[in-house]
Amino acid sequence: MVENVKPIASTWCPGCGDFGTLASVKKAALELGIPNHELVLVGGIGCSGGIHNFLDMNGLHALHGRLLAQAVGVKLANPKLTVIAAGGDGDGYAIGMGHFMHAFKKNASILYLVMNNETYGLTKGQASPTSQLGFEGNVENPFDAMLTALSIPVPNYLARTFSGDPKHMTQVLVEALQFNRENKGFAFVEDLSPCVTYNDTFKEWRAKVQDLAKLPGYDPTDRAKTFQMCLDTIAQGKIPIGVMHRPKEASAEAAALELKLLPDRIGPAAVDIDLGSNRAAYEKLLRAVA
Ligand SMILES: Cc1ncc(C[n+]2csc(CCOP(=O)(O)OP(=O)(O)O)c2C)c(N)n1
Ligand code: SF4
Ligand SMILES: [Mg+2]
Repeated sequence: MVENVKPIASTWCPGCGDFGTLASVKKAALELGIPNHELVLVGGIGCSGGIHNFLDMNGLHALHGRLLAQAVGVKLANPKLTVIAAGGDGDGYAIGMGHFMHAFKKNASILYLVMNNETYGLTKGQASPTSQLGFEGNVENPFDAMLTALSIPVPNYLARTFSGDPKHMTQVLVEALQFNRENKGFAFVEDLSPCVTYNDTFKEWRAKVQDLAKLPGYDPTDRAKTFQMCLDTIAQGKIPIGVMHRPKEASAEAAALELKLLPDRIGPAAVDIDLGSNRAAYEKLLRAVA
């Protein structure tokens, strides 16, 4: 059930990177002039997934790793809504991995915002799919969601940002939400958002982030080139951030799931179900099945 309740005071630890995300989501929504009642935030399970509790907008606390399925459902029920699915690296890239991959293929016009802190914050700092080798005894190589996203040839919007740079994050979120609101398809934004209690990477990440837009030859319409730039940046010990993909062609109509399934752009939430005005259609239906 989607509900609109008054936001509560944040329960995050002081200094958590997710505060930057919260502020940027608010700023982006204000900048785009999206009314609160037209915004829905579907939260995952984890510290990050509680973000909708701290915002004055419609919120839904999804099942662990299932937020994308629920967010697509909200969008299809009422395509006029601006829908954000938001959660952590554990939620999205571990238990939610199947849904994550299929979200690119589905290409519904929703924003998936992952607050990546390279740990399971809520459950007290275990290794997650993005954890570095050696973190809490981790023996697996970290998963890079941006490289994976870049390898899926769908005209969607991709960006990585950093909680330590709220201006950059707000710019990225404004662009991503605008992309959704023009029904151009799926937007995936990964926010590097340190967990100051179990994996405080603020200092390290501040020194390592490299905005690809500042490098010569940057062209976010060229997937192969951006993929290579990411690999080169990683090889230099840096972390690539910035807009990773911005489709050249605004293939809006063809790309968006809601337009394929709902050609008239009216979801079930807005369908006229008044018995009086629909009586003739109802009686026709009854005769057909009699
Ligand atoms: C089905 C299920 N399995 C496991 C858990 C325990 N659990 C709660 S939050 C979480 C991971 C949170 O990590 P992440 O998504 O990275 O969010 P963060 O707290 O770091 O923001 C896990 C495994 C759960 N709630 N439900
Ligand atoms: S445990 Fe980590 S991720 Fe969770 S609120 Fe505290 S600092 Fe943030
Ligand atoms: Mg996490």
